Amino acid sequence: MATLKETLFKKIQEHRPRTTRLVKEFGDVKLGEVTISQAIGGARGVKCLVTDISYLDPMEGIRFRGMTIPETFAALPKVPGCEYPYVEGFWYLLLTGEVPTMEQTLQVVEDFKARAEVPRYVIDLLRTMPRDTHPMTMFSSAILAMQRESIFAKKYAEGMSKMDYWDPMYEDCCNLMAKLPEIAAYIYRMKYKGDTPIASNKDLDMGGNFAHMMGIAKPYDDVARMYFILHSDHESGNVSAHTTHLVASALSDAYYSLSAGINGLAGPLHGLANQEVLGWTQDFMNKLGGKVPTEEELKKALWDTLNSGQVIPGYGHAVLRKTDPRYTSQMEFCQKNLPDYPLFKLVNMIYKVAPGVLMEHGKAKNPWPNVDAQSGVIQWYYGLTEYDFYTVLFGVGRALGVLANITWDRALGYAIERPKSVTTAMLEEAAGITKKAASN
Ligand code: CMX
Repeated sequence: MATLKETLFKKIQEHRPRTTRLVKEFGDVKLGEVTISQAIGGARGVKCLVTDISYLDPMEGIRFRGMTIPETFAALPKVPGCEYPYVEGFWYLLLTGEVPTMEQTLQVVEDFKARAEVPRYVIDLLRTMPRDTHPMTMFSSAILAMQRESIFAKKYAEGMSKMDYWDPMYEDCCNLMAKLPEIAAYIYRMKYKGDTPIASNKDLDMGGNFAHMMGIAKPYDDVARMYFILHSDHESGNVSAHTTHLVASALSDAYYSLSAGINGLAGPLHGLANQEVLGWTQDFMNKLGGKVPTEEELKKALWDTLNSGQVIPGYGHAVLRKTDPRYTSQMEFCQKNLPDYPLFKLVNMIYKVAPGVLMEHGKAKNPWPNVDAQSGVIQWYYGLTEYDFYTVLFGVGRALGVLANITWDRALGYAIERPKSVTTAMLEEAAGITKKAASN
C-alpha cells in the first residue's frame, strides 16, 4: 500500500503541469478588477489566492476537497465505537483530495504517533511564562520555539532543488500537526487545572488522545474530532490561512508560518470571537442574576452592545451570506447530545433574535451566525469553562488546513507574495478628485 507521502507526490506530479500551463499560456487572463473600496477595505472579494484544499461559497458554505461538511463526516473512516471520523483520515483527504481507506487512515494514525513527542524545551518554555499569559500566546510561542526542528530550514541551508521543497515541508507539517494536540492539552492542564498534565496515551487516535490529555471523558473525544475538522480550513483569504501562506511564501518554514497564522487567529474579529461569544453570554447572564432571559431582554442587550460601538461576536462574515454550516453542524450535535442544556437554549434564542437586530441596525452585510457562535456551548457543557482557551482549540483545527495548504504552496512553487500598494493621493487621482501632478 502506498504511503500518504507517496500518494501526495503522485498528486503533486499530476498537478504541476496544470499550474505551469495556466501561468505560461493564460497568465494574462483577467479574474476581475480591484476597486478603491477593495483596496481600502481589506481586499474583500479580490481573487488573488489559489487553493484546492477547500472552497467557500457565500451561500452554501465550505466544501473540503469538494465535499460539504455532512458529506465529509459521512465519507471518512470512523473511529470504532465513535460517531466522528479520524482526524488523521481528514488530514489525508485535505492533502490528497482522496478519501482514505481505513488501512490508509491507520497508517497516518501510526505515523503521527511516531512524530508526536513534544521536545522537553517546549515544556520548559511554557513553564517559564507567567500563568496569566493568554493561552494563544503560549501556543504560538511553543510552535515558534520548535523552529530549530525544521527539516526544511536545514535542507534549504544545505542547498536543495526547488522541485524538492515540498518534501521537507511535508515532514515539518506532519511533525507539527502530530505535536499540536499535546501542546494544547499541556497548556490547558498547566494553566487551568492546577498544573496536572496528563501523559499521552499512544493507543489512541488524535481525537481520543486529546480528550484523554485534557482529562475530559467520552464523548469529548468525538467533540474534539468534530471540532478540529470543522475549524480546519475556510479557503485561503481568512487571516490565519492568509498569514500562514504569506509568511511561508518567503520560504519561511512551517514553524515560523504557523506561529504567525496562529497570532492572526488570536484577533477578536477572527478566531478569538469564540471566546468573546462566551464572555458576552456570561456577562449578560450575570447581569440577569442567572435567570432565563426573555426575548425582549436579549434584544435590549444586543442593542446595548451595538450602541456602545461593539460588534456582536459570532455573527457576520466577510464571505458567507447565510448561516455558517459549521454553526449548523454544531447545532445538530447539541440537538442530539444536549437538547435541554440552558446555555444551548440561550444560544438558540440569540439565533432567533440577533439576525433581526443586525438587519435593523443595517451595517453587517451578513446578519447570520458564524462558526464561533455555537462552539463554546459544547465546550462549556463538557466542563471546559475556561473560555479564553477556546481559540487554542480552533488553532489545533486550523493547523490542519493551513499546513496542508503550505505543503501544496511549496509543491507548486507559488511565488513570494508581494501585492502593490498605492498612496491616498493616487486613489484621489484615480477617482478624479485631484488632477495628476505635472511631472517636471
Ligand atoms: N456586529 C456588529 N457589527 C457588525 C457585525 C457584527 N457581528 N458584523 C459586521 N458588522 C459591521 C462591521 O463592523 C462594519 O462596520 P463599519 O462599516 O462601521 O466598519 C459593517 O458591519 C460592514 O461589515 P461587513 O462587510 O458585514 O463585515 P466584514 O467583512 O467587514 O467583517 C467580520 C466580517 C466577521 C469581521 C464581522 O462580521 C464581525 O466583526 N463579526 C463579529 C466578530 C466575529 O464573530 N468574528 C468571527 C468570524 C469567524 C472567524 O473568523 O472565526
